[in-house]
Amino acid sequence: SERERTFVMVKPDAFARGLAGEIISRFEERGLKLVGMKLEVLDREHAEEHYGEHEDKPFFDDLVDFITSGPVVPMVWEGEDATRQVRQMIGATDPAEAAPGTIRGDYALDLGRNVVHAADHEDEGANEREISLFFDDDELVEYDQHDASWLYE
Ligand code: YYY
Ligand code: MG
Repeated sequence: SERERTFVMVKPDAFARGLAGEIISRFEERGLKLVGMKLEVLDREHAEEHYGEHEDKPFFDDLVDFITSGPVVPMVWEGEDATRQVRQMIGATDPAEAAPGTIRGDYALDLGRNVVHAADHEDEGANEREISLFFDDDELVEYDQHDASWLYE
């Protein structure tokens, strides 16, 4: 594994419930480096492209309705094995199956209101595709992570 960038997004349910800060804190406290963040309401076209892989699924329209229903916080986090580690931290897609201690397992109950998105670590191109759908290159911030020498041997 290597230092890599992964796309994560606080969903409208979490934002409305005042959980954005809690969710961001999980990744900060883990030691991941925040390199991009926005607050925005997605338009339908953007949401449909983001969830394009699900366009033929029965839940697609409800998913697009939901993800466009209020502010989201798209983010890019960087670190060793970040994609897989973030997926572990968010937990199973269905919060009812998500382990306690995971974000979905701690903050959600319903599959259609599962508080956070993260790129799929089993989908090779997911991060590149999702990061570029939400961020221009010059919106990803370059800086030294000053605690890196305490996070990595
Ligand atoms: O990547 P992840 O969010 O964990 O799950 P996906 O299988 O990519 O589905 C995206 C999104 O769609 C999921 O977070 C909730 C919703 N969804 C749904 O409402 N009903 C399903 N049966 C499956 C997924
Ligand atoms: Mg997915």
